[in-house]
Amino acid sequence: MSNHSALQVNSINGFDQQAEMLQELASKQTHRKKWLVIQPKSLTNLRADSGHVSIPLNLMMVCTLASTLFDVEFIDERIGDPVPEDFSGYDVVAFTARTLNVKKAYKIGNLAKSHGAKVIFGGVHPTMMPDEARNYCTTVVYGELESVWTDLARDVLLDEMKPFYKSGKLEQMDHMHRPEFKFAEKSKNFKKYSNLVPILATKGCPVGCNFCTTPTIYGKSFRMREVDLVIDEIKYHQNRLGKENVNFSFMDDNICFKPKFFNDLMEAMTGLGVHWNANISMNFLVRPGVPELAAQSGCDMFSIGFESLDPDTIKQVHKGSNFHSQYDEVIKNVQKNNIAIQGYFMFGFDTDKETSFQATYDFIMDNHIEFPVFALATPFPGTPWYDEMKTRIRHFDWDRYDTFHYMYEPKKMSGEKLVENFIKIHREVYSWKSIYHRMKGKPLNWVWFVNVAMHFFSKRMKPEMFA
Ligand code: B12
Ligand code: SF4
Repeated sequence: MSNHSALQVNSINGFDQQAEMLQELASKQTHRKKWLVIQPKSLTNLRADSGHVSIPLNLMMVCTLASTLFDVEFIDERIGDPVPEDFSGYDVVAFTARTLNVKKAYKIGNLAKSHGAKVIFGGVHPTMMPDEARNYCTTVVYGELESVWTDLARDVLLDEMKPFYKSGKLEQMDHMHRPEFKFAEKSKNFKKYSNLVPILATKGCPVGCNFCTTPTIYGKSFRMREVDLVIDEIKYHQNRLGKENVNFSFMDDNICFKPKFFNDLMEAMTGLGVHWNANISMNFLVRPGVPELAAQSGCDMFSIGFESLDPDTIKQVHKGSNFHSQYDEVIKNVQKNNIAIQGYFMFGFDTDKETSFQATYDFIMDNHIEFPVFALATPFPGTPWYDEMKTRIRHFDWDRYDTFHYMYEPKKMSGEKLVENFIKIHREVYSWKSIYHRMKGKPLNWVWFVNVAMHFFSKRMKPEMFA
């Protein structure tokens, strides 16, 4: 008990002191506790969890932090790592979960609990639905691990875990440890991962779209790491992989939210010989110099949420960063710098009509969008839009919350027509002829291969897969 209160006092006094206290507490343990950290595979029959999935950066961060006090093993069910049948050798079994894989996490979590392990759930879905998640575990972590780590780690060490951990404050990103990838590298299936290396420079996005979980979890906050720390991490991966030309995928919600930081980062990355892609909202891409700086530092793709060509829809989803009058200019600015566009488009809003599909197809083809991604509008639990739509949602089967199952009957089109047109636009945009039209003259890199994969995926689509 005395240790416990001392830590609480010290938790006010700074990050390093908290870490020291935890080390002291851990050194008094007779047995070093053992964690198993699991990335579950969803049960969806669609693409979301198959193919070359990325190394889960969030779990590399969890493993790295946990390993400062505990022995940690990691498995990723998506790449074929076997899930143990017996969990009795582990003190703690920890999962990350989005909505689409949470049912699987619950199933394994229940089993681990029945074998006597303490089970922790973190990630977007348990954060949004903590009371539901609590039924399948010992502890739910709301939001990011780093912000509750001192309390959680102390309670794990003292066997006093609480049902929920939620911090009133967000940890500075500079305090986050550099994620070690050795936890994933140990798997014999490691080669099945995509060769895009996940990295994080900023967190948060204050734009406030009503379908997105980020504003609900992190509010209007936007945090940045010190540029030097990002560069150190890039170099760590270059060393780890033994080459300069590493392909990075920034996991940031919206990388350019503070243009001064973005400029500094771009300048520091220039000359490192890397390639990278990131999410960015279009209001930054109309600024002169932004795509130029990005290109100079190795950017080969920006992911942009166009969402809809209908201004009423944009208004309805509160996407204040999108202005239709700027769409063409943004695309030109990006493409003239040889940066490809991953363009996100959603269908199924009440404002959508059957003609919305043709308009989107024409827009994509006219603008030679390199990597169009289509989703069926999905109200994710915990978002303001979910509350608005709840009475109209057709089912609450989380396995089908993969943005490929239609969730409610839109007002201006039947569900059947929605699915029919959704399949049609995939097939048309990813026909060989259209791929050639959109990609002709573009650099021969992984974006071409994604188009080929999407071609074959579109061929496999059948209406019953989307019901
Ligand atoms: C980058 C990104 C992607 C990338 C890469 C994903 C990847 N490699 O994991 C790509 C483009 C591939 C992608 C795809 C998809 N995505 Co996405 N994506 C994101 C984004 C912007 C960032 C995720 C990220 O890595 N952040 C950085 C990490 C470090 O932060 P973190 O995950 O929050 O982890 C911290 C905490 O959550 C916590 N934590 C997490 N897990 C655990 C576990 C334990 C035990 C503990 C204690 C703590 C803890 O601690 C971590 C460290 O600080 C999020 C938005 C967001 N901010 O979450 C959407 C988001 C996760 N994506 C979303 C969706 C819908 C999808 C797709 C279905 C879209 C589609 N139609 O293709 C697919 C599904 C892919 C899949 N199989 O899961 C939704 C999920 C909503 C939901 N409720 O499930 C989100 C939340 C966006 C939104 N609409 O709100 N995505
Ligand atoms: S711009 Fe993107 S990350 Fe930001 S709130 Fe909207 S959907 Fe979420």
